[in-house]
Formats: sequence, structure tokens, C-alpha cells
Amino acid sequence: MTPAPCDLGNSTDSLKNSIINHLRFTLGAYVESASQNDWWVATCLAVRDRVMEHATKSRTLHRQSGVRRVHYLSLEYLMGRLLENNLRNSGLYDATKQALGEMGKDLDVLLDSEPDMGLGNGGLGRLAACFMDSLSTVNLPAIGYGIHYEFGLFRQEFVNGKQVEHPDAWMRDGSPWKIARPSYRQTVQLYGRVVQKFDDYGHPRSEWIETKSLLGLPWDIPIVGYDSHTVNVLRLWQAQADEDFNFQVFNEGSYVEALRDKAIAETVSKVLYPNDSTENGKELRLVQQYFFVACSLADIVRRFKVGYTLPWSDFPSKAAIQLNDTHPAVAIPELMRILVDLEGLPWDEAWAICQETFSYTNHTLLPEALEMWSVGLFERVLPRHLQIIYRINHSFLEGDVEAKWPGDAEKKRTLSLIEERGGKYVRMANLSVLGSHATNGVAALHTRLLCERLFADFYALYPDRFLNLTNGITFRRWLDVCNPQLSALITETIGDSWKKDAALLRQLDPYADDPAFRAKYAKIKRDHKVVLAEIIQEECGVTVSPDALFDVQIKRLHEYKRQHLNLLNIVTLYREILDNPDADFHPRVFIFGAKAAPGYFLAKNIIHAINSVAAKVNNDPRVGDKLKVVFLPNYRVSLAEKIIPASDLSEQISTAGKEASGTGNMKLALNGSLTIGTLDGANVEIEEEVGSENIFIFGLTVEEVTELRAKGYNPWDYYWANEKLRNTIDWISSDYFTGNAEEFQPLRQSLLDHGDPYLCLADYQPYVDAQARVDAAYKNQDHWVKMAILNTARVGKFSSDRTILEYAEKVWKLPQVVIDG
Ligand code: GL9
Repeated sequence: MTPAPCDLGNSTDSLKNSIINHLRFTLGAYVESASQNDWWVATCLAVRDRVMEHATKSRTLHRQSGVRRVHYLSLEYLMGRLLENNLRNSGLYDATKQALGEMGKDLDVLLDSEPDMGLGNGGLGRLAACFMDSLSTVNLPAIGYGIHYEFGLFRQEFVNGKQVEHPDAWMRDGSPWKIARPSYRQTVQLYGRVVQKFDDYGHPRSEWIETKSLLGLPWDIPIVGYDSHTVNVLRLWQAQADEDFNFQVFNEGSYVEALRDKAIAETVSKVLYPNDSTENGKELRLVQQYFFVACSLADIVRRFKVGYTLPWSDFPSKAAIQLNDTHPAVAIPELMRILVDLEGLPWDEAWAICQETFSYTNHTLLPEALEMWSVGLFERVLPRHLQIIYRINHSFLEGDVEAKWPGDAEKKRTLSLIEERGGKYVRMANLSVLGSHATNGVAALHTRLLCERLFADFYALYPDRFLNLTNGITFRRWLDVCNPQLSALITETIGDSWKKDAALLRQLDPYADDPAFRAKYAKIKRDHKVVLAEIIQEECGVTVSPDALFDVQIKRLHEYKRQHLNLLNIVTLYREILDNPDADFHPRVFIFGAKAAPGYFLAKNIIHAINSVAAKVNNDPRVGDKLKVVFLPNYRVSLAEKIIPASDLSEQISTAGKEASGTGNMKLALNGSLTIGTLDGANVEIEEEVGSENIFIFGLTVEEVTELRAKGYNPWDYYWANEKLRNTIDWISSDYFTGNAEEFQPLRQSLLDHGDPYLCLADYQPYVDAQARVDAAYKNQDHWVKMAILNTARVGKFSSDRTILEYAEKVWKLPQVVIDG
């Protein structure tokens, strides 16, 4: 008889026991001499033990009940730290804090020692992480699939104000959260060629032969939901050389040669590509995409076959697959290959299954981010998949397209899966729309633009396949974990149900007029500003006052996000303070956090410019405390968690039509930071929710941008018409800030000679005016705090639980499965 497993228990004593046992038996350390890292690992493992039980239970129940599951395919997951989130979500925080305290250890110090799991670039990867949290919280059967990158997004350092990149060895010492699953290893084929064979009935079958193979080893990370017993997993694939990869060479004695091939195989999961818009053309990137897609689909198919013998037509009723952008779009021809070549299904049946299974989220309208693979490269790496894509394309163009627009070659050209101008390319976005039953944008405005512009012809053909699902954020990490003081105040005021039903935050609305509540809310904000001021002192060596207005722009460095527009305003203010030292201007600290793609020259020039202006301004005795500028190095999830609760003003100033949604805008508003922003992405919906009196909107709208471009935009017109603007640009590009007038010529040229592609000059004056409104508003602290509270109270719509439940209802048709304790 198998003995029943012991119940670990959640009391302080049982946690103490577990931690000590892990120190002794897992790590071989004595309590007296264990290192900080030992304590952290032992604590994580004690928590993990309690979580794993629920993971097993969830998996078993999902399997037994035979319900449909969603499989989220994403090349990026920006998880950040896991321990505090897992403690808060599982309700173990207080007991663990006490257990450690009784052993002389400070939980907060341990929490702060955890390296970020930074397997993503920015918003898209962080969205995937928020979605994983929500899926477990709202009890949906789900698996996240991705790549187990050995190196995540680079660590950023500034040397003389310039960005320098270092590798991020986040798991050099291992990670207590991940569990290897060697029994679910998969083999993936690549390269080779395709031959046609005939079966016993004379039916043709394609065979992919003479391929190279790679192994994928899965690592599982348990995802703990808030106040739910559902523990889904994030399954990340690590590339390994096939054992007998080069057995022949090996036998011939070329031991070193054989190991060289092994090393090459392992580069596939070595490093995350650090670009925020898609990396085009790089063979390794295509191999990464196919590697994780092929492993994941094989895993899904394996699970479908285990236990039942259902017909393939039932596959979509068991598995929904969400494509997070086009990065995993090769899953479409891969599933076709499995169904047609390996399982022998007729083409049309297989295609129907594919469309029913897949759905696709588009995350950007930027033309340079639309993935295209040269046909030559694609054919070399995935010859069979290219054939399949050609056949899909042929049926589509001669079928639906011809039926709707008979003889219209132009329509065929725009809708084709193959771009034919200037070389032949596979268009992954078109493939994604065509292979899915649903395509969604990530904010209302973005979806409208998808339907009107990027996918206008697809929308005309298949209007029912398009829908909007506005992004969201998990309020656990982005309020409960990062701002436990505000979380506690809210809970003490309206109860704690808001953590699962964010719409309830509206109950805070009346408290915006309650002086006692306001005072508490304001104190929490100020306390966070004191902490952030210490971090700024440490990281940047700059002393800032917590009574200044903290003005925050944190996001990837990209021209469309317009950190340089922010800089133009800063330099304008600098001059004004020098010209007019007695002006009634509330002191301000401009805080930046951003990484630039290592090859993005202009973005790096902008970072250097901001740092150089900062160095001057911060050391100019004439300015004193009125103006400070700081660029915190190595922006990442754990740093965001410290900046966001301390922010007063949230910069969301992209050129209208460029930011698909934004999610930092939601996190900042939730923490009572007022938005200064354009009518772009989710800002539009934030304004609807918080009310136009509680947000600072400025600048050109999408329609005005289009109009301005149509009539011919010329930045020089703005330059000559506005003396302040002219002085500002000339000053930045003089030798004043670095002693070298050449330094910021690239920035100047982009704004003037190269036509200012993101319309900074057109939006400059409206932005400066909006900043003056902010200054005036901040002087009335009482009213400012009221506006901040109303932001917290009214952004419940942006909970990722709401987003995920919409996906579940409208796209995946998933049931909620409650796992009991
Ligand atoms: C992005 C969009 O640019 C954001 O506006 C959006 O909020 C997120 C999530 O939907 O997706 N698309 C994209 O490629 N990135 C986004 O942030 N880039 C990065 O993740 C760096």
C-alpha cells in the first residue's frame, strides 16, 4: 500500500520546519552558517512544495474532466521575481515572514535578492506574464509555452552616459522555481528536403528527410493564482543536441568536432533577441520560433492522444492555441504537417481543424515590426512548411479572394501570404489571420486601425473574425505586491474582494472627498517617494526631494514613444528657470527607465542626450532643487515595482496611432499617477474610465496625424515658427551639454533633416502647454490627491482578469474549472 503523502501545512511552524529541512537536506547547509542565497532557495522550495500539490491536482483534474485547455504560445515571458508574488497569491506571506523572523531572517531582504526572470523585451512579454497569473486566478485550464533562454534581456549599464549591454545570466545558480521534465522531451527536425511517397492505396504523402534534429527539454514553472487552487504551468523548452547527433563523427574519433555540433545545437535556446520590434531575417530567430512551436505542438498532440482515441475532428474541442503575435505563427503550417503528412488527414479537414484551433493577437501596427521571412531562408530551414504555405495561399487566393473580387490582381497581391515586391517573403501576419478563427487587437483604437488599415481587406472578407480585447495587468503584482500599503488601505476601506473583482474599486470613488482617506493615501505616496529617492541616490548619485513632482517615463526606448519629446520639454524648462528664476514653478524630478535595442543607434543617442542633459541640470547651482533629471539604469520588472508606486505623473506620449495599447499606463494610473498623454492606445480608454478632468490629454489625434502627413508635414515649419522650440533644439545640439557639438547631431537630424517621423515638433507646443497645466494642478495638492484616488478607483477595467475572461468567453470558449483545496 502506498502511504498517504503528509500534509505540509501552512502554519508558521510547519513553514519553519520545511525551510530548515531544505537547508539541511536539499542544500546541505547548517542553519547557523547558511548563506543568504541558501535561505532564499530554501524558502522558495518550502513554498514550491506547497504549490506543487495543487499543480498536480490541477493537471489531473483538467485531464480527467476532458475539458478544453488554452495553450498560450509566446516567445517572451517577462516574469520578474516570483517569490513575493507566490507568497501573496497563496496566502503564505504572513506565516513565512514570521517563520523567517523567528529564525533571525528578514523576508524583505530575501525577496530583494531574487534575480528577475527577464525572458522578454517589454509590454508583449509582460502581458504574457500577467495573463498567466490571471489564468490561474480565474480557474482556467491553461498551459504557457515558451523558450527556456539561458540569457534573458541584457543588463544595462551607463558608461559616460551611454548604454552598455551585459549578458543576463539569470539562472547561473539555477532557479528553485523550475522543474525539469525529461520524460516529456521532444525531437524537432530542421533543414533537409522533401520527397513525395505513395502509400499502399496510391495516395501521395510528403516525407521530410535528411533533416538535422534537435531535442527540446521542458522545464515547468508553476503559476500560482490568487486565492485559487488552480496551479497551471509555464513550460519552457531548452534546446539540446540529439544524443546521437553526430555519432558517426564521434566514432571516427572526432570527439571535439562532435561536441562543437552539440554546442551549436544548444545556441538555439541560449539568448533572447533584444529587439522590441520584430527581428527580421535572422536564421537563428526562425529556428528558435520553429523549435519551440514544434516542441509545444508535439506536446499538445501527445496529450490529445493519451487516454482517449478521439477522432481528429475533436482536436479543437480539447485544445485552443493562442498565438502571441506572429512569432509562433509557424505553428499553423506545423499543425497542417502533423495532420496531413503524419496523420494522413485530407487537406480540407486538416485546414478546418487548424482554423478552429488557432487564434491570433496582433500587438503592433509598426510596419517594420511585421514579420517577413525571405522565401530562400524559409525553404532552407523548413522546406515542407514552405510548400504547405504555398498550398494554403493558392487555395485562399483562388477560393475566397477570387469569389469576392473576381479577377482583381491587386487584391490578390495585398492578401497573398507571399510578398513579391523586392524579393519574395512569407508574410507571417497574413498567415496568422488566415490560419485563425479570431484575430484581436489589444485596445479599441488599435483594433479599429487593424480593421481599417493593416488588415482592411481581410476584414472585408471575414468581418466576424476580428474583435477587440483590451489589454490588462494583474492587480496582484501591480498593486498588492508592489504597493502593499495602498493595498491594505483599500482593503481596510472596502474589503478585499477587489483583488478578484477589480470593478469593486469603484467603491473608493466617494472616498476621494474624504479628508481622512486622502491624508492616508497621500502619506502612502510620499513614503514611496522617500524610498525611490534613496534608490535614485544610490543608483544615480543624485539627491532629489520627495516633495518634488515625480514625473515618470518608463518603457522601451523607441522613437515612437518619444522620450525625446519629453527631453525637449525638459530643456525648455531648464532655460525658463535660468531666464526667470523667480517663476512659481513646482520642483520636478524627471525619472526615466528604458533599454534601447543594442543595434538601435538613434535610441542610444537619445539615452546619451538625456543623461548628458541630466548631468548639466543636476549640477547647475542656478537650478537647485527645481529641476532634476535621472535615468535609472537597467530598467526591469523589479525596478518598475519600486518606481510605479512613487510616481505622480505618468508619461504616455507616443505619436497617436503608434502605441498599440501600452500597459505601463494602466499600472501607473492604478497606483495613483496621473497620465499626461496622447489619444493613443489604451490611453483613450483610460480617459473614458477616469474622466477627462482626471487626465492630461494633449496632441494630435490619429485622424489629425493622417491629415497632417497627407498635406505634407515639414518639421522646419514648426522650428521656424516657434522660437522656444528652435532655441531648445539648437541648445541640445550645441556643445553645451557634452563639450562636443557633434554628439547629438543624429538626434537633431532625425527631428529636422530626416523629417521628424514621429511628429515631435508638431506636438511640442501642445505638450509644453499640457505640462504647464500639470504644474498648476499639482500646486493644489488636495485636488491632486483627489484626482489620484479617482484614478485608482476607476481603472478596474484594466485588470487582466477581465481581459482573460473575455478571451475565454469570446475566443477560446473555455470553462472555468474550480480545483478544491
Ligand atoms: C507591444 C505594444 O507595443 C504595446 O503597446 C502593447 O501594450 C504590448 C502588449 O500588447 O505589445 N507590441 C510589441 O511588439 N511590444 C509591445 O510592448 N514590444 C515589446 O514587448 C518590447
